[in-house]
Amino acid sequence: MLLDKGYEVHGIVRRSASLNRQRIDHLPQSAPGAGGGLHLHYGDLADAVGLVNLVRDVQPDEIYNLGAQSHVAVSFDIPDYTGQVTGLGTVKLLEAIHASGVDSRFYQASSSEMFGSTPPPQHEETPFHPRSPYACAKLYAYYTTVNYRESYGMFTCNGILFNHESPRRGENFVTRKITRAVARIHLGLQHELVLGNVAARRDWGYAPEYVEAMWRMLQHDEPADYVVATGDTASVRDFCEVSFAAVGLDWQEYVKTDPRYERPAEVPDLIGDAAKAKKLLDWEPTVRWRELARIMVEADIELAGREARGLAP
Ligand code: F7E
Repeated sequence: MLLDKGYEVHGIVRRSASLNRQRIDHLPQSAPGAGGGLHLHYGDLADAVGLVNLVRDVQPDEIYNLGAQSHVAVSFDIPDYTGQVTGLGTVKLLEAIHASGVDSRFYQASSSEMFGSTPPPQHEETPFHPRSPYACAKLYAYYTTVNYRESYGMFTCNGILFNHESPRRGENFVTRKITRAVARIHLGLQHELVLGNVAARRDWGYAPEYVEAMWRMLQHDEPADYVVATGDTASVRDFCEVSFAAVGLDWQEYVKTDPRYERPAEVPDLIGDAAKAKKLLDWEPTVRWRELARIMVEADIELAGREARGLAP
């Protein structure tokens, strides 16, 4: 979206033995030192010095902190790392801006997970009750973002985004796990789908619409915190039903449950009230969860078709 808007975009990639950039491989990278386009730099939210150097060198007008250990279930297995990256990583980035004196506007990817067990609907004034190491780390980052705004007058915003999905969603988040399985079962590449708690309810929106809301926050005259959501909710079970029905299958014939995919503490029900974003940012989503499920199933059928033909994804 930023490239489409004509931005010069600098992204941070973590070093890993194998490359993991499939989701941005289609974007051409600009030569180092050239203006415009996309530039990738090695960096890590666990490495404060690297972040200070990058902010000082690049001098960005806007910084979007979308980096995190973002899987809620995994955060119970690696709570320390999740706190370091998802929580303290935000402090490192904010301090890199503050210490270098660069005048960057800052967006923090806060999360509806922070509301946790507080009953819906949830809005900016709803009390938080986090239910996972991930949500606790996000809450720390949320308040740090508010604190840097109040303490130093920095232009910092929290987008409290409810679940946002697209065909680029990672395969182990529930929507993508479902739509990928539907496509593979449809083409005979898979025979069943094993899930955890199918009663959980989420407010699922379409990621390309949500990034527009992030951008609008940083274009506004005043920094503030906003809920971004559709206001609609469905259970994991509902999402299964609609996704399987998209290829003419009955989900109950293919879905099994296993406690190994359940979490020690669950977030039962999320419905966001995005009235503030509508009023101040003129932002409104158009894609609801049923259409989202169809978009994702269609994209996964395309991918599974390539897999069936022995082609690279
Ligand atoms: O789970 C249930 C699971 O992992 C959704 C992240 O982007 O959105 C995401 O967090 C629900 C939960 O997303 C399976 O128990 C059942 O109730 O897709 P999810 P999430 O935990 O809501 C928020 C806004 C973020 O900030 C996060 O970074 O689905 N569920 N069975 C399952 N979930 C998974 N992953 N796998 C299952 O087999």
